[in-house]
Amino acid sequence: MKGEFVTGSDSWRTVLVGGLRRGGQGIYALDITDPSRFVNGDNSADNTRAAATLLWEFSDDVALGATADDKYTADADLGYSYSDPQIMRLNDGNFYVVLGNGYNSTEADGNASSTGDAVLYLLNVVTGEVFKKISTQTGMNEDPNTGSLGNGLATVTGFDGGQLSDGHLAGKADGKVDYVYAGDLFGNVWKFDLSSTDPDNWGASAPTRLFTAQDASAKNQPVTSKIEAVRLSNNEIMLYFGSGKLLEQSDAQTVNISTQTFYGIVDSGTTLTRSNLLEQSIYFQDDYNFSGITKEVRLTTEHTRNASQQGWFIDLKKPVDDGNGNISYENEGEQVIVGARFIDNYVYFVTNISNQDACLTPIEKNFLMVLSARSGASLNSVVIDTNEDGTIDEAGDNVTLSDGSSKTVSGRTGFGTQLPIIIKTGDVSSDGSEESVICDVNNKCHKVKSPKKTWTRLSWEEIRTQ
Ligand SMILES: [Ca+2]
Ligand SMILES: [Ca+2]
Ligand SMILES: [Ca+2]
Repeated sequence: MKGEFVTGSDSWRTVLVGGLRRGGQGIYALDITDPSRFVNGDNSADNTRAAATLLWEFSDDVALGATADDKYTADADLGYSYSDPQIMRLNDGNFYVVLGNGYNSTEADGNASSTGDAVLYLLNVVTGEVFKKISTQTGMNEDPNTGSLGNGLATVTGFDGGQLSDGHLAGKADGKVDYVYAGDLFGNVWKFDLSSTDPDNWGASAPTRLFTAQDASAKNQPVTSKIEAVRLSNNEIMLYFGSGKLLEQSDAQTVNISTQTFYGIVDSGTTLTRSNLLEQSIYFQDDYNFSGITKEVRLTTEHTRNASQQGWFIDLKKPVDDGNGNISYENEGEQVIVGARFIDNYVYFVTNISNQDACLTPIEKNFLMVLSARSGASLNSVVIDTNEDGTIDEAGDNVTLSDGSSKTVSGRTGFGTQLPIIIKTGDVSSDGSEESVICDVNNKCHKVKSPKKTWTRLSWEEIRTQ
């Protein structure tokens, strides 16, 4: 994460902050304002420049943090730094490095967390000092699997778009982050309220648990990828995230993975459960020959979200038709391990299936999914060039079922393991929709269509006179 900011006594600085993921329990900040520092020279000059470049290091090493060298700070609740640090301007006008504490903080490494709680850190961007540490108070003692395993907070998302009051947003984005969202290993989605201009109020009350991800059997689902937080046109804040984790060897074996789910939930300021949400489902999944290329595709339901439903979910499991129209579901070990993206009124996400079970044929595939953001419904017109012929049209890109009906594809394999890069080109296609270009990790690019800008009534209220 690179950020630029003004220090109190100096000019603008450009700072790079990075973590170590599985490589260690620490993050570092480098001052990269002056690129000439990176030019090779004689050794002594290089050493001087390197010392000036390292701003600080924050780790779990409490003894190092306690030394007189003020470049080092520490806290034992920091685990392996899987939570990508973010540089954010907060409502006191100052810049901070904001991160979750990552995983395995309770490992017996001499600097172990005593609680295993999922924790949020706000660090002073200049010194690395812990400005605030806000704990979810949810750790070993709260392990839903009663195995007393530690928890950990994933990569955080800052939301700047006004403040929520009685379920409605007031105000506008002003460059200062108001809320921070992040998931944890137990499936909780947390909201940290940093909307006050007085930092004393940040963390003064406990963070809000907005959701606990659980499958239909009430088994908790880890949330390890970054949450996408969006203000919709009706002033709802919606959060998009999937469940899953790919941290340990066993996470790549289907036998160990229960059904995972993708969610779009409303931040209503209260704790929601699966029963508060609209369920969408995958009703068709098979290889499909688009006159030339064959890819596995998915069709999904298009239920409408009603006023009482505070979001939606779709379970990631493969429907299998017995030939008589009876559908059963097969678990392929599908997970979401990278963050989703909202563009116009659609949400894009990538799922991962990586079965490495030694006794079975390895599966390695990814679905790129695109669904309606507000309801999770299948789209009513295609937006992805599913047959890769360079144009987007129903005739070429839809799937025709055995009954002759033409359906919009909600997901297709073969776009890679990461969320593709989506660029709006500014071009408009013949039907009035905006065109974009989507490039996958193999640098293959396809056209996509953004929705037509149509205005519809979002809700109404009937006022009775008697
Ligand atoms: Ca440690
Ligand atoms: Ca703000
Ligand atoms: Ca096409």
